[in-house]
Amino acid sequence: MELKNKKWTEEEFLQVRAEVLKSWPTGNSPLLDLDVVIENLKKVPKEKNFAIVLNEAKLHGRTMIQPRAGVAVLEDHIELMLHLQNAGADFLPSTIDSYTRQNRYQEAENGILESKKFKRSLLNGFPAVNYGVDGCKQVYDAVSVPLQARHGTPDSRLLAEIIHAAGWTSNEGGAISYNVPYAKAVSIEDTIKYWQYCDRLVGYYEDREVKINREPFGPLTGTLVPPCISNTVAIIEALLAAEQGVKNITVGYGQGGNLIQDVAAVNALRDQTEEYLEKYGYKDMEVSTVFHQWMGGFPADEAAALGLISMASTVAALSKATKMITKTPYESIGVPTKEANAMGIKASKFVVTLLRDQKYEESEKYKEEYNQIKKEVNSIMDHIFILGKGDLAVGTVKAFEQGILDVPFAPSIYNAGKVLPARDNDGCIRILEFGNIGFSEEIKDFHRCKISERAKSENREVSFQLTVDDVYAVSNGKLIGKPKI
Ligand code: 8ZB
Repeated sequence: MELKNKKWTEEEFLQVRAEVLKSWPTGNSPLLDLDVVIENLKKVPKEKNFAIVLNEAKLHGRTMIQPRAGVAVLEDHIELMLHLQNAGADFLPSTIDSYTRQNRYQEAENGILESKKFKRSLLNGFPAVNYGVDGCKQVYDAVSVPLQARHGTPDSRLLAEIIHAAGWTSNEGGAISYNVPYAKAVSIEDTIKYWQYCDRLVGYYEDREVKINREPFGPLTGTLVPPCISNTVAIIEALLAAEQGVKNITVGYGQGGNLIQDVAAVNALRDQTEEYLEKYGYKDMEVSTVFHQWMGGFPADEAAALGLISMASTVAALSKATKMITKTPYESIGVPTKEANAMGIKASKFVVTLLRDQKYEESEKYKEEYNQIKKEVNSIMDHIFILGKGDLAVGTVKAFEQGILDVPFAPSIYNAGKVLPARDNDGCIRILEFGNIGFSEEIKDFHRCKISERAKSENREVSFQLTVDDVYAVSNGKLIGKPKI
């Protein structure tokens, strides 16, 4: 099929679907019959429907809490989910293991067997495809809050089929956000098609009055990502999803570290996503936001980590993000125990609850940041639509080819990798090397000015060393990587 940003016909969708379901034995489940899926999804009570609970939270200005978690053995995974639910998780994840993310289901199967033998998880997540609709439905039946698959899968088509059929009413990911930060050699053209499929599946349900939430992965590489880059990616993925029939979308942002820039970024993201959806004719869309606690290197000290978690919770609450993804005091060590995971949930929930009825007052500096981010996003989006001659899917592929859209620190060979970020004197994330990013000279001058101000105050040249120092700063207890004096 030729790549374009156009809703797939039902015939096109069903043709690809037959191939997708044939690719692994659990795809043969009678529970994957679309009439059966619709019937079962209609039975999901509203308190377990991701989209409905998000809409309620947005209406009341609440910030909901969601951890990451997943282990190899089904019974242990259910126990983990219940532990986190009891700790106060408003939404549950199921973090999918790395073999499944790469469609290597046979190796995931071995991982399950080995994990049972050694009585500990040897996979870094829950292999949902191997357990199939039946296993995933057991997880769904055991819990009482909405469930979502969280992963990092370039081709999530079979995974999406299985989880939704099991009553999991949200899927995370997108053509750019689950490719560029996660894969080395999958083309943007291919992932746009894979994710058009996942979105078209949701569109099929929405056309039959079943509400399903979709969430592009906001933080990308999680390291010094300038807000304009992550917000642009989120908006592109929201527009591509809407075209395939998705109605309920959560756009995300990863904590950058400067309070003003972070609140401005979340608000700009929410507003511009709505503006772009409206502009391109998508009606009745429900947009919510997710704030990710610090995605960069964490301090090793557990108390310090809880401090960072609490700061992130403050920013999420003040920006009125609909949901927040939590970290744990074990972040610097690896996949957390369920007890450490519960600690992250409880600390986070405590802070957002204290701030629930408080409002962030907009200052001049805030307005400047907010307008700056919007201007930068518009500049990149304009370039993309011109490159695609009006077609967003084609424009996105070309934008990556030419580095007009460029994600810092990404492993993908389809990403230019020329953009380098650094902080300014206030700790805001700016751009030091522009590569070919779609900016006007005026925008570039703004960034140059901010970064040279910082270099001057630290008595050093503007160079890559700023970037390096900033990457390691937070894990050492500072926001800006200033040289020691
Ligand atoms: C891109 C997301 C990275 C974050 C956490 C990492 C890190 C990954 C699991 C998990 C709990 C898992 N993460 N896999 N947390 N259980 N199976 O995702 O620690 O914070």
